[in-house]
Amino acid sequence: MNQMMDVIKKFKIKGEVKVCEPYGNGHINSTFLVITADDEARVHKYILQSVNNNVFKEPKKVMENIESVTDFLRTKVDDLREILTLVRTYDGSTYYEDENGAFWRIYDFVVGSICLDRPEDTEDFYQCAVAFGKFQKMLADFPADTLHETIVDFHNTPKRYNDFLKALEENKSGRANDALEEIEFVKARKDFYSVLIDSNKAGELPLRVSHNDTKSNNVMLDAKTRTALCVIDLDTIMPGFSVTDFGDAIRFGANTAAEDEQDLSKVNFSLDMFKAYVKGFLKGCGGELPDSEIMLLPEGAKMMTIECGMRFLADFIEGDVYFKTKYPEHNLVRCRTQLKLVEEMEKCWDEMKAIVKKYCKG
Ligand code: ADP
Ligand code: GN1
Ligand code: MG
Repeated sequence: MNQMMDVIKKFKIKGEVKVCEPYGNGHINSTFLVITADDEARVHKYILQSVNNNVFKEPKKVMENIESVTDFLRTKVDDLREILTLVRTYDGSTYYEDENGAFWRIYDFVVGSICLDRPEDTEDFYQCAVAFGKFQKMLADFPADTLHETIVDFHNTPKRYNDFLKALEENKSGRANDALEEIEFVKARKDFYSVLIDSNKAGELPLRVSHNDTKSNNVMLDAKTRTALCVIDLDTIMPGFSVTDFGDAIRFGANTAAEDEQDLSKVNFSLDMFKAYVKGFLKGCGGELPDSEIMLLPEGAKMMTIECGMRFLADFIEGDVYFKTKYPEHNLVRCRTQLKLVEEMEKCWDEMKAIVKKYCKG
């Protein structure tokens, strides 16, 4: 707590700190809830985070992206709760670098909001979709070339596949033998991995400003109305594809179980959730996605699910060096849920295509 207090006092927060405790279920950063009280006994809430500098090698660039995107969005919203607000340090900076080189930042807590580790029903998921679709639409005229690529090749699946093969070859943890079936599953689909990049080259899938990490716990809903409020976790905002933003949300929210459910019989791909997300995402995007992109939404869903599966698998084989884990098999368990979802998507592929086709104009 003392170390935290030294960090917190660098920032211009209101009141005196009463609570500072670990918060949320993110796999990357360390997040804390800070509660303060001012002289008039008013309570203020903040989110304190240290940016994971193993994952984000250049945290300053992450902060520059967040600052420019939130400044841009601030001119477009009616309610300030719709965007993240950084609290500045007394030096006027958006972050504080401590003596160990760790980067810290503080956000205003989005008041009157809830964050869902899993959407409970199709309406919740629809609202998450509206939030991410709208986010994409609001950033359509943002100067994308001013953004830093905070993790190079983040959703470049062929590159992720090569990284996976390299991890397998090196087998640093010595655990590759515990995942033979999963390794075969990933290898068997190698021809699929370039589909989106090829569509981009063919002019059917443009680069846009995208969020790149669209899990439902990266969006806040209004606590009273349970409607879309604010997109958070802006560390990976970079040029990317609309369909990967769509797909990452599907792999997480259209799963009938948790991302790390050990009982695979509970893990199913829900077509109803898929349908709800398609509807919400396209509504949020404001009817702006051309048919060629709409038709690639199923590919986006399958791509993000298998990519995430191979990332968990590579991390398991490398010895859990990237994602936070709670027990030794955690990454393998996470990988298995993703592969089960891919299998199920493949079984209802024609239905997925038929659902998106209904939204095409041509
Ligand atoms: P990570 O990159 O580790 O996923 P996030 O930025 O997503 O970190 O934060 C982790 C969790 O903290 C979120 O899922 C959410 O519950 C909560 N959180 C983050 N920022 C805010 C905020 N400004 N207001 C309220 N809750 C927040
Ligand atoms: C990480 O930061 P968080 O927990 O929202 C990861 C995503 C993965 C996700 C899997 C920067 O997201 O890419 O899809 O875990 N973020 C980063 O749950 O690697
Ligand atoms: Mg997050």
